[in-house]
Amino acid sequence: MEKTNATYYDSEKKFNTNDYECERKLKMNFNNEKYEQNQQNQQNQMNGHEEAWLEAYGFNTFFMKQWSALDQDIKTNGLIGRVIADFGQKLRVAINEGECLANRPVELKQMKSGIATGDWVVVKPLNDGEEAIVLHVFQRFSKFSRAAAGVEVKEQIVATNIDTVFLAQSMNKDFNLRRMERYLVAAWDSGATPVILLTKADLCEAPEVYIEQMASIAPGVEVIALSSVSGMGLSQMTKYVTKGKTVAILGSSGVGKSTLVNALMGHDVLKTQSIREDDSKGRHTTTHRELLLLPGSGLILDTPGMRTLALWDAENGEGMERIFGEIEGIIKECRFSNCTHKSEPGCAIRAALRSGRLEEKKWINWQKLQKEIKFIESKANKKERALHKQGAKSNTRKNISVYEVD
Ligand SMILES: Nc1nc2c(ncn2[C@@H]2O[C@H](COP(=O)(O)OP(=O)(O)OP(=O)(O)O)[C@@H](O)[C@H]2O)c(=O)[nH]1
Ligand SMILES: [Mg+2]
Ligand SMILES: [Zn+2]
Repeated sequence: MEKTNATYYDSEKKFNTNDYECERKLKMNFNNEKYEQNQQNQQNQMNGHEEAWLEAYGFNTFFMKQWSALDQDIKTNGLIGRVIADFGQKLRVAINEGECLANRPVELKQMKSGIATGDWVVVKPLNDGEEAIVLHVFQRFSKFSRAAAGVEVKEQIVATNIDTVFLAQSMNKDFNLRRMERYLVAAWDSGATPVILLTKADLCEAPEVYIEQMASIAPGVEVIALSSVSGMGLSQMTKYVTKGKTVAILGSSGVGKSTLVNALMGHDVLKTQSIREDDSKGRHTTTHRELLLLPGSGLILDTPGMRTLALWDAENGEGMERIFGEIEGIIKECRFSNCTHKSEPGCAIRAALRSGRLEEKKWINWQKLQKEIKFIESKANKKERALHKQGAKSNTRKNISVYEVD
């Protein structure tokens, strides 16, 4: 094995990045000897000899096959790791027995769609110590994305390699069925299984009313009412967090995502903050995504509260069909195939709205999402042009803000 002079992190040392001062320390004190030991452990785990760190972090046969096919050079020089936090330019990567901080690579081919929290990577420690580089990014089995508006509309990956995605809303002013429909579409498109969490059950007199309403828009999706304060519903949720499984919690600010993670961790690992009394809105306390290994088993990803969730690539996913399949079915019943559902005779949509078969609010939401999907698709396709067009930045921002949900 090639020797490096890497000194790695001192476990007592805090570190700074340009973007963020990490509140917690890296777990490991590395040195060359340790690096070799790590490589040895990695080999042992691959051969099934060791109680597997890799397995605990979710490295399964899907990734193992990819590892087997990698260049020998990468295998001998690198350590397998999982991105557990994203600080912009820097990525915090869990490796066997510890953590290191890797620079976000700019050149790798696989980087086209970026690296996100949850990704499995191969890292190599740098000679001048303290940092590592990413040699390879494994293909993902799931990816939760949204459309981000800037100079251009592009994909922003929220999390990868997630088994179950918890969509959280609290049973107060945050409760919003239309927003949940949007989250559900994105969740089904991600490849992860969605589960709905209705939080703060201890403050709610009749959680069953909320559960019922939510269940009506989410066929086949489990709805769990829970409280991090009383512990109600927690065991229903933790059945998804078994060994090697990764779950993520998404939702607006203030719904109690970090509080829930702290409850599962058994102590306060993450910062939390009270919500505003007048409108129940949160204060955007969590600022980066972080994946934590739970003391029992499994991994949980806390995320910053989302202000918007603009759909990305929804025209190609299964989400719209899963959540709005009913509408797509009714449209097929319209007499004219190009029916605009406004005034044409024989319009099945208008008939369904009149009879109550189709709820008006759901119909309005579907139309809104369709418009958004088309807009985002056209913007994404015209990326090049948008970049050069004068004023593209402000126009794009203005247009996409139409679709903001809270
Ligand atoms: N009563 C009650 N309060 C809760 C519960 N869960 C969270 N809270 C409170 O809700 C507030 C917001 O909680 P956070 O965990 O910071 O919310 P968050 O979703 O992580 O918010 P962001 O990080 O801003 O996205 C805090 O004051 C929590 O104490 C719960 O189950 N019951
Ligand atoms: Mg938080
Ligand atoms: Zn029609």
